Amino acid sequence: MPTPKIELTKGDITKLAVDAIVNAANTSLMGGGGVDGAIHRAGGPAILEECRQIVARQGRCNTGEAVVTTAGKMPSKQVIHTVGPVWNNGKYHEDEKLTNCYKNSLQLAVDNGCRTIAFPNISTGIYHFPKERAAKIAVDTVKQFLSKTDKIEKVLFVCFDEENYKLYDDLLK
Ligand code: AR6
Repeated sequence: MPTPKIELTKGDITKLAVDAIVNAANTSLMGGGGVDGAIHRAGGPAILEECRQIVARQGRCNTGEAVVTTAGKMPSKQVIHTVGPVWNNGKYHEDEKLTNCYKNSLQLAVDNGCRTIAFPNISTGIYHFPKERAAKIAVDTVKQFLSKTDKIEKVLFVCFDEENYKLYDDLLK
């Protein structure tokens, strides 16, 4: 069933003027490839510096957890860095960890006054989480969270590849 607060879009998450964009980071928070690389490139060095301070204060970011920084030079206001699970045949609670990424990112958005938030397809790139399985988890978790709060106005799913876009489009119909 379509949900008015959820939107689907294709393209580069770094260009979006929302309150928060979510980064698919790794536990070091020191940047990487994929969307993580794109966010650090577009946002500039301020984001990495803030990540360094977070790690110095509280250590690495565990899988499923999330931390927040500013968005540097990007049009969004904040970046919520979450760490998705590496897919390992479902033997290491990957579903639960991916669910936690969405839940914890949304909660951190609420805690920081963000009303609009954009998610990439966490774990479905370099971490090889099966795309359909990940899309179901993303949509279900976001819908469940939205049913319990009115603090979030809009959740954008930002798909970079056609396969993910098609999967989300079907799920959100
Ligand atoms: N905007 C939106 N989505 C994007 C963009 C972009 N600019 N660039 C890529 N994607 P990935 P992961 C999509 O690999 O699987 C990094 O090295 C991409 O097509 O970025 O969670 C981190 O440091 C895919 O659908 O993240 C970690 O080490 C989705 O973003 C590791 O990769 C996620 O792909 C995390 O792997």
